[in-house]
Amino acid sequence: MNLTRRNFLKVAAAGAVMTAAGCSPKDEEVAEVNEDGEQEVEQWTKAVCRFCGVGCGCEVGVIDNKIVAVKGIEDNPVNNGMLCMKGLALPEVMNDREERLMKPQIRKNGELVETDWDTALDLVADKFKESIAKHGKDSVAFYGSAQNYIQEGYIASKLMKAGIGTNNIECNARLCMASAVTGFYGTFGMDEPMGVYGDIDYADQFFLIGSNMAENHPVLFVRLTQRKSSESDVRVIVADPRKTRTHTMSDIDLFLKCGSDVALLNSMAYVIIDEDLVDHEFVDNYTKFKKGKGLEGEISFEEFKKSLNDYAPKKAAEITGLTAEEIREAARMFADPDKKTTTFWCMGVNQQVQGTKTNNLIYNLHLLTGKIGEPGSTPFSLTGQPSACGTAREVGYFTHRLPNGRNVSNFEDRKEAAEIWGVDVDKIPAEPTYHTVAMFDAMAEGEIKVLWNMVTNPAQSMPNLNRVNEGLEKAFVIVSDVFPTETIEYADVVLPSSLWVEEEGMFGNGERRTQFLEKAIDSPESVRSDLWQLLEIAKRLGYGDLFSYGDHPEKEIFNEYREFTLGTGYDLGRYEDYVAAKGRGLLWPVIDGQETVRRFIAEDDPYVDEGIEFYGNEHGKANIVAEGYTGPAELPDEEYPYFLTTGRVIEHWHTGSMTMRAEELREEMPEAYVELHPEDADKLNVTDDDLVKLTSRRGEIELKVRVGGRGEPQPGLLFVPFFDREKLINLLVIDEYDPVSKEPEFKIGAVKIEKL
Ligand SMILES: Nc1nc2c(c(=O)[nH]1)N[C@H]1C(S)=C(S)[C@@H](COP(=O)(O)OP(=O)(O)OC[C@H]3O[C@@H](n4cnc5c(=O)[nH]c(N)nc54)[C@H](O)[C@@H]3O)O[C@H]1N2
Ligand SMILES: Nc1nc2c(c(=O)[nH]1)N[C@H]1C(S)=C(S)[C@@H](COP(=O)(O)OP(=O)(O)OC[C@H]3O[C@@H](n4cnc5c(=O)[nH]c(N)nc54)[C@H](O)[C@@H]3O)O[C@H]1N2
Ligand code: SF4
Ligand SMILES: [Mo]
Repeated sequence: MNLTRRNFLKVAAAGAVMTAAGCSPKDEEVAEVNEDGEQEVEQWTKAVCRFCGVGCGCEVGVIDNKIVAVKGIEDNPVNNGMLCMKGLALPEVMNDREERLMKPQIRKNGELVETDWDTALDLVADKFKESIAKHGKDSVAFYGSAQNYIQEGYIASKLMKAGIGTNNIECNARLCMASAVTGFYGTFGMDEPMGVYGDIDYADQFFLIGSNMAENHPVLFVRLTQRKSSESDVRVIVADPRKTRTHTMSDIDLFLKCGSDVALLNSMAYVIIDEDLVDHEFVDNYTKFKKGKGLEGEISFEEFKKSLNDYAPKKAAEITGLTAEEIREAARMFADPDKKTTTFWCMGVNQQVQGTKTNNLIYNLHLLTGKIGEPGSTPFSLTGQPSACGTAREVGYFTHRLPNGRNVSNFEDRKEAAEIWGVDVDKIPAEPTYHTVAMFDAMAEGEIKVLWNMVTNPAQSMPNLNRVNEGLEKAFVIVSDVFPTETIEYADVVLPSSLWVEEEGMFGNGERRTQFLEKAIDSPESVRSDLWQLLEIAKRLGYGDLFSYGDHPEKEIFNEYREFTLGTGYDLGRYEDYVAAKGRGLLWPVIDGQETVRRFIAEDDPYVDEGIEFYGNEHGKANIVAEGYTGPAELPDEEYPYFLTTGRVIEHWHTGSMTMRAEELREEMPEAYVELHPEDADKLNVTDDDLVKLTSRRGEIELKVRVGGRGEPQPGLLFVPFFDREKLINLLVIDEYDPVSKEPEFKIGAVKIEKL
């Protein structure tokens, strides 16, 4: 290879990124081997990594009903054989039998005691029946997860909406993807990205905003690094109030103030129009201008332009803390007509009270410059959980939703659902009930009396935990999990579930790819799958005929769910198609067994006859939306002078219930800390490992200080990760939410910090 010095540095950086991610390179065969150091296994089965929304394809090596190895699948288009350190740690997590929940438990005199399945399930069913009889259908609720298999999310939704007849069902994707979804609807009229991860290989420049891709989508970040090291002029802009590992690849750093993204993006749009970097032909053919909020009114280009007057770079500089020149430079680079631009964003954008509009404003930039609909030019909203798309969004695992874009408040949608489910249309209530934050509030208020919680750990992951815990204390709580958690402390019944690949299932990743996971091993004897638990409860509640699926329920359930998808643009293939495509999956819409790589363009998408058609909107065009900056819910003041932001580290998955069991990960990252800027550390006279107290209007916590670690927040900002059960930062986190998506503002709040 002929390497210039600059390229050499980049290739070296790419290697460092792989090492930091603990990534296995393509040709490294096996991560873990059996005790004798042998790589021979009895069988390899195909699956998808259980952790993030990247959805890396992997093979699972089994000896004697034990998982001894995982390796990336080389010809999986997502990861080309790579896995990051979390994927590689899966065998260790799976094999931790010491604390694994093995038997159902019931709380008696304050203590959880083991029992048998019949007793536990009868008790759950009785509690549901009793509460419904006494207090009505809306007194029981289900809180699930985008880490459920597709079939499980679908059945949970059907159980609540068609069985019981309540819309009291939500999942943790509300905390995560809700603003991405409402953003998609506002601009395109339907959910999920049009591009694919493969766009990374064609992009000339990347705009990363509110995404720490290096730690949270490591395999995609390695792909981005590989792209950057192969082409000398690939450039990267990173917009984040905090310096992270993702900055190892950046050419332009935008250290904007927390929650000022709306001002930055509007200002970039201002520059694009001001300097006439607009692709007028694209704008004329494929877009409409809309007033924000309800998106009711159409406006003209001139009116849109006028709406940006408050965001001239000089003015936006005041809000964002950036310089006018930084904003202009970023806008010019983004809009460079000779370059293909891909934008990635994640929770730094979604978890704001301005989350929905921030999503819309990112689309505005792509639409104004026509950087959409061709390989390498695409706006790409990154997903978090392994099946945030497949299970949560597509199935409609929310109070207001029915499968594949349908809403409970729409009569036709309800009618279609009722027909497939075989119930009377009136069975499905027309009014949504509680979004996630409101659901836990309703428990605290005593309105919801019984909660079934599955594959999620709200007593650690919800904002404003003191309020959430009030609800968990009050209600009768059933928890389906695999390991002990904070939430189990509040459980009245614990149902021990099968883990990943102890049953077959399907996940849908962040690029519309639905993948089949083979069953690799049997679960421990007295443990049952989440799907089995759901079907058993359905039977015990008397809905047996709606939920009878023969001896291969995963297949029959999937094929029933598929009926919802046909003709909606979210079309899925048959169950058999996914089994045949195991190891790579299929990108929807799947028409006649054929996947669709890029959506909305005639070359790839059978729904489009010619050119580009944004067919989610009736007018077939995408909306460029005028929205203004309104600011975060809580800003620092005299009493609470620092911004607090929260998030993740590469080693741990969310609440750490799984990854804290893998020795390498735990040793690398044993406990949570508060990261601060060196200037602030000086001001407070603290250094590494000093103990400090953080206090917000909602709670307080003691933490050790980290200065000059892997991340560095801007002055005035503190960062705390939320994986550590011993240090619950969410006691402090605000529970204000975006008015459209109802997604909480995990990323911004005000705190004070004191040296102890
Ligand atoms: N290792 C690991 N990977 C994961 C997960 C995990 O738990 N661990 N979880 C998965 C899930 S479910 C999700 S949702 C994703 C999350 O993936 P990310 O969104 O990448 O992760 P976070 O650390 O939550 O936040 C990302 C960045 O937002 C920045 N940020 C904070 N406030 C603002 C702001 O006002 N504006 C901007 N522009 N940026 C801001 C933070 O500094 C941080 O660097 O990760 C997925 N991948
Ligand atoms: N401060 C702060 N809080 C946040 C965020 C943030 O950025 N900052 N991000 C939010 C986001 S984006 C997300 S997605 C949420 C995630 O929050 P949660 O979903 O609450 O977090 P997890 O740790 O993923 O919880 C999954 C649970 O399922 C269990 N489990 C694993 N496998 C199985 C299985 O097969 N069956 C069953 N029944 N259980 C299983 C695990 O042990 C664990 O207890 O956190 C949110 N909370
Ligand atoms: S990048 Fe995500 S899906 Fe891929 S191995 Fe890592 S955690 Fe698993
Ligand atoms: Mo998430």
